[in-house]
Amino acid sequence: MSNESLANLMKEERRFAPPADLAANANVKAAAYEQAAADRLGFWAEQAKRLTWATEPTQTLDWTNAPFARWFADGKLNVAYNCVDRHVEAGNGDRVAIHFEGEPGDTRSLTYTELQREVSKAANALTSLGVEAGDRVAIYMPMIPETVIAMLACARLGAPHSVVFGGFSADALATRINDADARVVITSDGGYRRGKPSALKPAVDEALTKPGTENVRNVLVVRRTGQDTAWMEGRDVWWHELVDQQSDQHTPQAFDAEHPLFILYTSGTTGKPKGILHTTGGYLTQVSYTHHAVFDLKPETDVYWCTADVGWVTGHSYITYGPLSNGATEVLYEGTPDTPHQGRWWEIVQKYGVTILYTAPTAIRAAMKWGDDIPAKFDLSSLRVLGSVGEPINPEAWIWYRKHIGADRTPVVDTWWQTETGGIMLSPLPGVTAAKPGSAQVPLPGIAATVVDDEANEVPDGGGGYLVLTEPWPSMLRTIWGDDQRYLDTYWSRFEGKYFAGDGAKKDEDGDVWLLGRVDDVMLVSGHNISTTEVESALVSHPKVAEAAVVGATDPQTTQSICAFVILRGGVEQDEALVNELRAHVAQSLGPIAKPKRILPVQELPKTRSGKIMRRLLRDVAENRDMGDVSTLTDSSVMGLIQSQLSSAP
Ligand code: 6R9
Repeated sequence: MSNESLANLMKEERRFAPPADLAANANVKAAAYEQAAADRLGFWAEQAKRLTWATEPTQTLDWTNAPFARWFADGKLNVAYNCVDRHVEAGNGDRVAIHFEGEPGDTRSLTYTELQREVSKAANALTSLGVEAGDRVAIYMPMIPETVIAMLACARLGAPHSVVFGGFSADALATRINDADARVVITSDGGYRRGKPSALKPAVDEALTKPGTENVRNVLVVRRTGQDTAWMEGRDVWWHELVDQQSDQHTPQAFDAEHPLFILYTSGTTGKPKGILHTTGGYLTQVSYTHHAVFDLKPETDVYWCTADVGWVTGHSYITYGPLSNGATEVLYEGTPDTPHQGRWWEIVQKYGVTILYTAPTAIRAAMKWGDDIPAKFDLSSLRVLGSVGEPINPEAWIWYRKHIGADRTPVVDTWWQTETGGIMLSPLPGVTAAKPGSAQVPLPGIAATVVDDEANEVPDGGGGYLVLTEPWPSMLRTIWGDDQRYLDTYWSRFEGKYFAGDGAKKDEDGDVWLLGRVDDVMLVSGHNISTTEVESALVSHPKVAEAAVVGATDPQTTQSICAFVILRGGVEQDEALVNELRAHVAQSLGPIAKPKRILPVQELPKTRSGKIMRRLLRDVAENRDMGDVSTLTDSSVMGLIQSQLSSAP
């Protein structure tokens, strides 16, 4: 990336030091960086002691068959035992593990003792359906306690799960069932979304008519909404009939540290979805450590809430495995943030006294758009750490989050990681780092990352290029399920010996890392590399803009030209003058080269379930092409809306 254009970009001078009391009592202090730098493998061997092993590992990393890693390979453990039973054995059985809040307002709290019974019953039920260690189980569920219970029951049996987001279509589900060769599907009649029951079981029924899904023997169905549900005798089994009658005693068996724990599919921009494979010991070590370090979790007093869907990796690592391995008390919320009103999340924070909140920039921008007065109506004073994940967080959204949710007092941790990395890789530490709005800043202790140029040379401070991970880490993906070659090609062939993350990045003058979006999204305008993220952040910093998505459209004169889709704040009129004002604002913030050629006001932007803008689809619109696959959009009508709006525009 040319340094000349970058030099203008993202001059962020604001710094926020950790609050003194948090710094003094932080779980992880600055010394961790030095310790890990002096002996990285020794550091991870130390962190593995956070877990309870049936057989303690004597080896840390086996990298002899790089890039196929084995961590703690001679150790044995059971993940569910680590997330549940050991807390009961330690005398914490009465602590609440999960405060469930249904969208209609029904609630249920499960202590660790209750969770242990439920997971044991579910494990016995799966065994009765013939599930054995190594069998794959697909989970297609709403956000309810049984989803977490089902994941833990699979883990307890050593049966790798493949959670498929409940918003995905029957086709997307069938592809994933087929690729993983799942034997059982766990689902529910439906879940509540936007005030209504929304069915799930019909998509399973349809998926199971498609070729490649014949090996599914049983469908285990949780009754959540009570809606009418078609039934296939012999195949379909009600959870409340089968699970509830099981014994609540189950002895967990220890599995090898490298036993598969789960497969999670990432769609990527092209081609068939990649089944990212995670294994047991290294994964649990890193998610446990990072959850402890990044959120400063104090299990006796904190109430933690991650708003992600469990169908996203964030739900796996920071709803199920990280928090529960640490004995956390957490909130699980079923529904949407604006049902029945736009203050629902803040009401939940107030109700449960949430102390740590982990969410995505898209949700923060939506809350900004709805207005400052909404969170102001609730008591949010329990909050002490705020996290962000999923996309670069625009500095203005970061500042808003800290100010309006965190009372201008709480640290904000911007956590960079991927399905493939399994756990958080770059993030400030809330008790250590002087935080910069918009930057994920530094690799965590024990993690080695840098930014390189096209020739794989590390860029100096101030330079830009590609984010790479230069040493293996415990929760790294082990391969792409069934496709070792694709694993090598996708991640390890771009730069010799380094993991290619696919994200553009730059280092600022302090050496802190700024993520600039997926490499496919970086634009080339008249010989300058310009990041979509930076132009979006410039647009969002204008008081009339709530959200922005920027793409590079093919242009005969300039290679690509910048096309911006913007959502205006409530009440703002769109006209020619406003478009000119926004173009001038970007030119002033970033330099004339970054001025969008076109700015198109729209009502909605196409997003994935994890809130990522699907720029590929917007590029199709900007270049007047037919749209590609829209099956992983949260709301597939959005693209039609954008197209009809643009075709009716003058
Ligand atoms: C956890 C998750 C991974 C991609 C990643 C990057 C983007 C995630 C980010 C971020 C900037 C952050 N991303 N966190 N970009 N700052 N804090 O999101 O996993 O769904 O696999 O997506 O998300 O582009 O490469 P996944």
